Amino acid sequence: EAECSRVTLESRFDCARDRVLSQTECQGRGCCYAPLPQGLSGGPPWCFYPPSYSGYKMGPLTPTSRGQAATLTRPTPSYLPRDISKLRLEILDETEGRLHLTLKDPSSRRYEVPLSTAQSRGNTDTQDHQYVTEFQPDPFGFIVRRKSNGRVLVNTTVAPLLYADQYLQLSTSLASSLVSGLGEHYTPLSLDLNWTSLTLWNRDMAPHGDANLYGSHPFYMVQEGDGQAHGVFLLNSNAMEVVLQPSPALTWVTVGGILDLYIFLGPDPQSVVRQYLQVIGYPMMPPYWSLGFHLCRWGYRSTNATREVVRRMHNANFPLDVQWNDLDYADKRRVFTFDPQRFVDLPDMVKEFHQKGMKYILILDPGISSTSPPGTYPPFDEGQRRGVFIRNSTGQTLIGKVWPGPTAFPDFTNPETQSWWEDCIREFHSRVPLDGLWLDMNEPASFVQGSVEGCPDSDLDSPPYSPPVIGGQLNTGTLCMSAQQNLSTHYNLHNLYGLTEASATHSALVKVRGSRPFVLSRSSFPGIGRFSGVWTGDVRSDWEQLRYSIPAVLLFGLFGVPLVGADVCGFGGDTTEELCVRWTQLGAFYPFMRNHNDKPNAPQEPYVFGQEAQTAMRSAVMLRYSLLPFLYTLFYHAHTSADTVATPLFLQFPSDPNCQTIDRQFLWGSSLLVSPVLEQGAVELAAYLPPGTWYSLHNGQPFYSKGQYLLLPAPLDTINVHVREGHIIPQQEPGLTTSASRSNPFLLTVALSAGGWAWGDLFWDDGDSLDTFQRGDYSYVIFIAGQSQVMSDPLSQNGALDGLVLGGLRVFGVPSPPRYVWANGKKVWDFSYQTDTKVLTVTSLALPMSEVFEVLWTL
Ligand code: MIG
Repeated sequence: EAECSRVTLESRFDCARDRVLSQTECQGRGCCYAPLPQGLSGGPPWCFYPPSYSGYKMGPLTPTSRGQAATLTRPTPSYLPRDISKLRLEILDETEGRLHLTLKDPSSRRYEVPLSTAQSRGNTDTQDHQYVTEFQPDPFGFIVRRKSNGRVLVNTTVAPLLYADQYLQLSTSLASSLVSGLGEHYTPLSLDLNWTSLTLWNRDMAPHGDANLYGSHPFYMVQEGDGQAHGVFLLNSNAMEVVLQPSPALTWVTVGGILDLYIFLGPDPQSVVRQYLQVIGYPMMPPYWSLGFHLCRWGYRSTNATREVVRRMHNANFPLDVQWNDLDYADKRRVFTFDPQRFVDLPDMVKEFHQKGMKYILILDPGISSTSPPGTYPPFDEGQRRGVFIRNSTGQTLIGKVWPGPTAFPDFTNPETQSWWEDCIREFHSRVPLDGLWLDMNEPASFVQGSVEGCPDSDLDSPPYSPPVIGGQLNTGTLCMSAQQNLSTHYNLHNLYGLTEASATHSALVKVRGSRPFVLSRSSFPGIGRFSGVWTGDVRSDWEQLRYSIPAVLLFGLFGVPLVGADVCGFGGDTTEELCVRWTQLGAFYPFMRNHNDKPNAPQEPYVFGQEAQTAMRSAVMLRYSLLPFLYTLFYHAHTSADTVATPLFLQFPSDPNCQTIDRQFLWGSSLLVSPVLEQGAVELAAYLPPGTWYSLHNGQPFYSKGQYLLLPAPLDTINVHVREGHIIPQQEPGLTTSASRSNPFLLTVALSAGGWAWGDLFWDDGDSLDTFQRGDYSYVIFIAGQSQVMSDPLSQNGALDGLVLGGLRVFGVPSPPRYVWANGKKVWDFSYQTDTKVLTVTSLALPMSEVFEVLWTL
């Protein structure tokens, strides 16, 4: 009793998470019972652990080849069915900044996520770790501190460890209340710790409320408040609930697998991301064309309707790289077919697009129709013959229901499925030379619960505890948990479905097309960035969803999926002209930009709007195209160094407290600040500018910020973008496709620092070949400005820049008007100086990009 009253409200840890308990039942567990007024339901638990609650006892730590190990034993049973009373704890000191702890059952091998840790990077032979660990032997708990300042980053002694067959629970204190991650949910960048429960369970669900959405990312980053940060990754693919409470603390609850915990010490947030990606894999290098503008909708009913869209885009002078088709193309909605009437000339249409320098993508759902007459639909017949489908608990092909009606689901954890999938793609591609694949419904989604025959009553389909998933049961809207896959049960593998499909599709496209693949997936799990981009699903066409698309995109960046975007102008419901303009402006700065629309809605292609709106959209898309050399270079850094593309402000300015929670603005890399309008009717906005000089990308007007909010004009035709002092942005004159723009003259925007310096770089290759970086088949140029000159230094050359020229440059922050400008030693006449903004503009240059150049100005 006295012990119970010592527990403050906010540090109560729930002793009845598995089910609701009466006072007697609660106290029967040895827990404290203290009800709260009704109004606080969803707040602190009524039944909670006393400060010391019996649990596991830790034996002596013994050294191992990679760290230390100990045995944990539980002398008395917990309140859960099927306790695992003996555990093996392993502590792996993997790198200077990465600690890895696992808790496993030593007597029988439990399911573990098949993460190919062969990918794991990082220097292992160091003694100089950034962390120290401490252990509390009884009840067992551990503490991880930052060595440099003693700060406690993880402390699991705050509540007991539970480890039963279908219920594993670990709580920890948090070093601050600034927590980001734990996707995929409809949240701000910085999570609300006021008794928030987040369920991680991949589900076909339009973003809203606290629903579990399409992907699962059991990773969070904590900003420690002084510019330092750390990250925690629980490598576990089972259904999971994560509870956040204001003490601040966090509780992981998962219904299977093992506890496999990685702790990343940073010490800066950018390093935390890199350390995380060293475990889950660095992102793929996207093809250059995939950074262009994509146009899609559900409801382009025929090839002619699709052609008409492309024609109108061209007539309206809009850039368009990639035209898409949704389900409409398929014959009876079956994948790997196309409609013999409406899409009879699909192959011709795709070839026409290719002749225009465009690309073509179509949707590919995983469900394979199972009811076509035998012999008429090879994907199913062959799939059955080769045994590629997920089976129900009695070993029959499990049948669910998706768009084509009854469907079987490929088991991508089976190597035979991967080769069957490749065969299907190869055969289809030989008829329809598509350029990329769009993987939808891969949570996987099904319109019936479990299967057309329901699910058996088992511990998997009716587990003793299930996290609060949308729909109530784990098998709602998906397959039976008892379904069998090659690696394990669907119960264990569900969250990996999209990842395994993306991986198989990526490999198939590499083999079939022989060039860089483009895959876009809805469902996701750590590591998917190696194979695929992600879009944020069925966002509604409204202002709130526009605004929350920014944290969604930024979070995927932290999860190692830089190629991400929301459906521009919104998917669900009719958009409005103003919303669509603002969304196109923001979308121009999504790393992946696709306008996509649901079937019943009013059209939202840019050309359907009035002239003023069209002009605003066109200039936003043109601005994006002009920046593609820069964006592509950011992807190169993401691919090779795990840098982020769309970047939260706190990653670049970790010591600026004003940046900690900003998610209405973001950066591209470290140097472009994007401040979109997110409110209806607004024609100005308050934008935060971190300390330093920021120049309007539009006209070079400088703002000298002390770290303050500025009121910026933002009429409908304007998106505010600022260049950070000290940076050089490589640009190119925009064309209507990337294949056109890629041969246009380059332009440099040079944003001088107070001392007159700036730096930038450019990665350039053919944009489409495989592994150009790994094979050294690329060019890399750095640009340096200082002492009234801008110079290039081509550090590596493969011929990709041959024939391309620098056409001009803009230098922001030139203090006084130059009298002369010289380029490669010759006098230049085409230049101007703007006295009010201090911008020097040089035009009509033609300096070969593959050679060193030098532009200087003198008084
Ligand atoms: O149940 O293929 O998120 O982008 O247009 C809807 C039709 C199925 C959901 C996707 C959406 C796509 C739609 N799909």
